Amino acid sequence: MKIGLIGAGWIGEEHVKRLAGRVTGAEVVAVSDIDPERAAAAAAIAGARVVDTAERLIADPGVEAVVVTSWAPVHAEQVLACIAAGKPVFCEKPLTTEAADGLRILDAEQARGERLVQVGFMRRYDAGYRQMKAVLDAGGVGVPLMVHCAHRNPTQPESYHSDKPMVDTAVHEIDVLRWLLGEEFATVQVVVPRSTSQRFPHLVDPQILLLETASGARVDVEVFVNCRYGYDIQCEIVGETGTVRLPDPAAPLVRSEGRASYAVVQDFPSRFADAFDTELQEWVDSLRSGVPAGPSAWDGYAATVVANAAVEARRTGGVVAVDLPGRPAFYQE
Ligand code: ISE
Repeated sequence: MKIGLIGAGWIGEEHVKRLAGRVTGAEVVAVSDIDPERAAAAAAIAGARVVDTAERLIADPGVEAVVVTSWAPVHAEQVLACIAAGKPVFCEKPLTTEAADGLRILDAEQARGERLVQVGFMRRYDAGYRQMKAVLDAGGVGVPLMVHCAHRNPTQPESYHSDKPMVDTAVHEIDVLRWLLGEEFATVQVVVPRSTSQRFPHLVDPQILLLETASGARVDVEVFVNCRYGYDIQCEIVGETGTVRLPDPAAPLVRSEGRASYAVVQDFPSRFADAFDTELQEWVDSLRSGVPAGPSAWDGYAATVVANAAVEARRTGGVVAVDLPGRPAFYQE
């Protein structure tokens, strides 16, 4: 599979390394970025060509499939161009920042009549989440009643603003819980505790997202992006007959200087490295059969609708209904 990649920032460069070094059956042949030097650096990793614009890369006859790792506000136009060109496209999360743009993608894909879009929600490929799903699907804890999650980052840059905890960070829980629980969310609310002093002053951090599913299960997600001590992802599902918890990444127990301790992972590229590899490998494999098997444009759209509702909920302080239309038959699994 000859791949063109748009957006050679750090996640783009990581994906070039992955596709060039670890994923089989794929080759990065072209890279584009608004910064030509960045494009050249990423292209050099894979021995790929630099193409000067995203439009030209998408139209390039040598490119069979596209990876979009550009800035989120331009995802929609690039994904729409891939659909118009009939090329499979893997787009990093979030698919769009605005739900209206997600609807344009759904309309275009359905009008084209073939599934071309996959969204980079990599947690569905994490071994621990997959183990949790197997337990849930086998009825191992009974019907899920409550979910408790924490999504902690050590810190975030100054450009990270108060909507981002929902649209950029909790969007992962929104997607992975839709997948684990197998249903949509009906309402959202955001509760704001005292903010940490360890942050840029413009940022509201932490924030607690409270969700209710269509069938009445309740979810709380602590989003704390300046926790300082590490990159820590927690998830526990409480069912009618038991609980299932996301395993922490395996780490050796060190006994030294009067203490017994485990190291905490420090960043998400390390925490989800295997998940990212599996995600791209399964995407490439699924393209052979013609249909991308991972999170669809519908999943990307649904997650953005919930995240946008959460932003509104924080701003208004109220409970906001999730205004999600029915899932089109085209996207039924
Ligand atoms: C980042 O974009 C991610 O996707 C990470 O998984 C998340 O933890 C972080 O908060 C985001 O900024």
